[in-house]
Amino acid sequence: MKRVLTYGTFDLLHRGHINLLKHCKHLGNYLIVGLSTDEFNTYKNKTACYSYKHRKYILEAIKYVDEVIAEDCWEQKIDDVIKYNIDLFVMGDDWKGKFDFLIPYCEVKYVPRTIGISTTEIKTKIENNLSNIK
Ligand code: C2G
Repeated sequence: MKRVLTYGTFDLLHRGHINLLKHCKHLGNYLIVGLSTDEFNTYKNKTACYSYKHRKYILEAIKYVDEVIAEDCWEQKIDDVIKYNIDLFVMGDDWKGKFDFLIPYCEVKYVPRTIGISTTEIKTKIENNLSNIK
C-alpha cells in the first residue's frame, strides 16, 4: 500500500486540480490531501471563494481522494509524513524544490502543472463578465 500526500487550497475546483489528484493517485494506492484551512489561506494571502468545509466536501467526492486532512501551517508537513506513514509526497512543479526538506522522510515528486487553467484565471473571467454586464 503506497501512501501519497499532497497539499493545496483546491478552490473553484478545475481540471488542473483533477489532473494533479489523478496523477497522485496513480503514483500510489492511497491519497491523502492536506487541505488549506481558511485561516491558513489568509496567512498565504489567498482568499478562497469556498469555505474549508465546502472545499473538503467537494474533495471528498473525488474518486482519487481517500482522505482529507487540514493544512493549518507550513510547518506540519514532516509531522504529517510521519503520522500518516507517507511513502510519496507530490506537488505541482510550480513548487519545484520548495519541499525537498521532506526527502529524508519520503520520496518527493513535482509533477507538471496543467497549463491554461487556474483559480485566479477563473475568478478574473467571472469578474470581467460581470463588469461587461453592468
Ligand atoms: N495545480 C496544477 N495545475 C494547475 C493548478 C494547480 O497542477 N493549473 C496544482 C498545484 O501545483 C498544487 C495543487 O494543484 O500542487 C493545488 O493547487 P492550489 O490549490 O493552488 O494550492 P496552492 O495554493 O499551491 O497551495 O503547502 C502547499 C500549499 O498548500 C499549496
